[in-house]
Amino acid sequence: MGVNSLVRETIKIEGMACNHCVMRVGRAIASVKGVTEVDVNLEKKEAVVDFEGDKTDLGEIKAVVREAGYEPA
Ligand SMILES: [Cu+2]
Repeated sequence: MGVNSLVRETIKIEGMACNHCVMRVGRAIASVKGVTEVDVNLEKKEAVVDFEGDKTDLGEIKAVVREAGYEPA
């Protein structure tokens, strides 16, 4: 596992209204295998996610956000 496979992506997320939403989104993203770091920002309506590119991908991360009840762009 080299550091070269670590990817940082910013995902725009609609539907977050409060810190409860931020926590739900953060937990959902953190539960994805391969995600090493997640920072959800309510004001910017986005999540910055670090993940191992050989273990997961943007599609899978967006899917859990959607399952949690929010709309990733
Ligand atoms: Cu909320």
